[in-house]
Amino acid sequence: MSFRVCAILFSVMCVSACGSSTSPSSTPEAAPAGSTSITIVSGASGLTGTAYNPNPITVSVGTTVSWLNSDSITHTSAANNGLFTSPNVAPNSRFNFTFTTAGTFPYHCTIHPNMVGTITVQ
Ligand SMILES: [Cu+2]
Repeated sequence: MSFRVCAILFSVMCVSACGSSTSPSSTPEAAPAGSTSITIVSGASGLTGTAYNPNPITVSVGTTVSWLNSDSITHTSAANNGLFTSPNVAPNSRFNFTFTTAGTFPYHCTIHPNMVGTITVQ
């Protein structure tokens, strides 16, 4: 592998690992180790129970759920009971939340409240 390719690869890795900007990235942000991913699908703003995939989902206590915005516009993930509220999540960015208590947690997108999902933690 040439130095030039190495330098390019390093730049890409740094953008995904070091980036804290909310501006859209051309590559999906990496999921945290051991997390369970939920994808915000393309065209999610016009969807209801299929905006988040998979949905519903069941995870174990202690699991980090990582929402990846695979759509072309900004979304959020917010628990109906206020347990978690993401900031605005730009395309290709993630919001991560670790569930430490069991329960059933309906959530939605604060920008498009028609987008709904449910996470059961057991
Ligand atoms: Cu949305």
